[in-house]
Amino acid sequence: MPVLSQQDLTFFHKNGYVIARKVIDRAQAERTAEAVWAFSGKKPDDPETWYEEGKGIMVEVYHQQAMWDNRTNPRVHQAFSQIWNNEKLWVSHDRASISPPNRDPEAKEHNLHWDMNIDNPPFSFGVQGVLYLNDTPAEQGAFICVPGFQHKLEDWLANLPKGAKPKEQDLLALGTKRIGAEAGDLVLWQTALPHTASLNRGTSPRVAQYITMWPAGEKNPDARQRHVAFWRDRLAGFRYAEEREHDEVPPAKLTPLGRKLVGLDPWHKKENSYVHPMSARRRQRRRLRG
Ligand SMILES: O=C(O)CCC(=O)C(=O)O
Repeated sequence: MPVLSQQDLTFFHKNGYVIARKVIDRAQAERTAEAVWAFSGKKPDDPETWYEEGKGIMVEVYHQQAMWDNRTNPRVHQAFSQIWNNEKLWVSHDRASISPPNRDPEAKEHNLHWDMNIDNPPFSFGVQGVLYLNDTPAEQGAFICVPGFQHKLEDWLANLPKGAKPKEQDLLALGTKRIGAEAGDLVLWQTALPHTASLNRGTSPRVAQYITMWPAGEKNPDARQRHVAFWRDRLAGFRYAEEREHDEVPPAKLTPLGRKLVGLDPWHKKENSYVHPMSARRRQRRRLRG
């Protein structure tokens, strides 16, 4: 059975998001959450450690083995392959998050955002994903978005009053939905959907890992080098000052699928861009000489 049914795919194209259920099992979700907690220095059973002044929910952790096991999990790959209708994908190097229950009575829902440039329509297709590492009911800081807005974005932008800044509009008023799901479920959404992590109005922290995939850029050797280096050198995606893992952990062990998703091995056999052009030519001459 494929991870996403035909109904799921139809739902995704209509609403711009879908839940890929149980892409990893509960034990693996728990292992990953433990690694994220350990890296953060916070303790799941000690609320006093959960809050850090001026810090959001993101944890600059990327290279724990459990996180790589999730990124390269065949079911995660299958969900993205179904969405792209292409199995030859690369995986992102995203971080994780811990969202503790809100304790500020004045706190408001965060405004929504896009992680793509919305200055130059028309927009091309893109997809993002958040993997829940613990059970996440809607009120426990679940992913929140405006379903179906990917179909309206370009018109909405064109009809904004002159000079109005799209990101400063009340995007919450566009009609949001909080997407609750279970540990091991992956919420996938189109990049054109305004979204965010909702305020956690529950009693437990939400723990999550971000994962996306896109068609492999194997024909671009520089892109491939950069992609592989991230895994090999254990780099951090956003906050370089917090880059710790290259000193703390070895490069994650990868499966054959993982090697392709990282860019170490080619998806395209015929277009093996990893053979130096000179040696390919030399081999051809040798073949011709017999
Ligand atoms: O954590 C979430 O539910 C959403 C995260 C988010 O807003 C993002 O990845 O851009």
